[in-house]
Amino acid sequence: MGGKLKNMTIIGPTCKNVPWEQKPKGTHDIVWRYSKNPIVGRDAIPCSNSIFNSAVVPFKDGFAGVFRCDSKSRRMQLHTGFSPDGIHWKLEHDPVTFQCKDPEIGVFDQGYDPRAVWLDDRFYITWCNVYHGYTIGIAYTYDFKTYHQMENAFVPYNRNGVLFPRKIKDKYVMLNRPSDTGHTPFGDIFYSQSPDLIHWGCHRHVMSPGPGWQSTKIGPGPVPIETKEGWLLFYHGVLTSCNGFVYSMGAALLDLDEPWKVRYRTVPYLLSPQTLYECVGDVPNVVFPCASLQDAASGRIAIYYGAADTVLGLAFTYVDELIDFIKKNSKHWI
Ligand code: BMA
Repeated sequence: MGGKLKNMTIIGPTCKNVPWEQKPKGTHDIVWRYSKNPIVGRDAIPCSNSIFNSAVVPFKDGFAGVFRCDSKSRRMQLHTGFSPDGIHWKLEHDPVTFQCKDPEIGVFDQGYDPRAVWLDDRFYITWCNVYHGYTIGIAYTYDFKTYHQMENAFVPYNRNGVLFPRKIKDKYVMLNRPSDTGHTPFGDIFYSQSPDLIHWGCHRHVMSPGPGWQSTKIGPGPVPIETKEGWLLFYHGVLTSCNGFVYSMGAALLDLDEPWKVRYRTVPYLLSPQTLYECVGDVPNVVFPCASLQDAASGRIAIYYGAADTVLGLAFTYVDELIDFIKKNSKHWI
């Protein structure tokens, strides 16, 4: 299953150089880790305390990204990075600065957990933006050099703003997760629509927490992947243990035309903190996916995730095997 040269499940472009490593022999896992994780260490640039929940996209002959770097003064900043192969990254030492005509919006304080997507004719970046509280910032760039900041999507408090890669019924659409001022002990995923990426409304509920690993809160991860079977959404789910939050990753299939309708959703997690770099760090026991790269021709998917709020990891899956698993391991509590 998977790995066929003529896979037609993903609706989207090919990405021949998608990072890839074969599934280790003997594993039953649907998602497996890159053996040389972490791919970006906490000290990859001089100012960084930690580099983790980050966004990557195909760019020119290779890849570009916007990385969450918390500095040694513990400010949450975004840094641009470039890579020829999606694995070896060179990050800018200075944080991203945004251009904005409106000085009220253009004052960047702090930002984190970016997502990036090619939409229409440019790359859009969304992130958790600090503007009198946490909300969703949006900017666009053509070249990952100049970034133009737009209006924040919502009033605080909201996190995990994730744009879809195309309009649906003539509207731009974004998944998001309303939250609170702190570490938010609750959280459902919502779907919001906009005619212009500035005014957001027509909100729809997508899904609530579920049993076990996703019982406290959930939030959308990478940009949804369009497939013949629906929008494939990786998401994080949080369990509250006696030792604090534990962040794992699952996946759902959303209806293609009405994506707030969940068709299938994993009962077991796909990835949970189990390696040393996921269990030990500034915030132990966290896997937090924010980006994926996929190749429609082969069905290969590479998932980028923050590990223990400290380093960046990479994991892999095959779209057909994954969709089959989601369908067989879904339950009707959705
Ligand atoms: C969430 C966000 C993420 C972080 C996670 C675990 O609320 O702040 O950036 O990875 O908590 O600390």
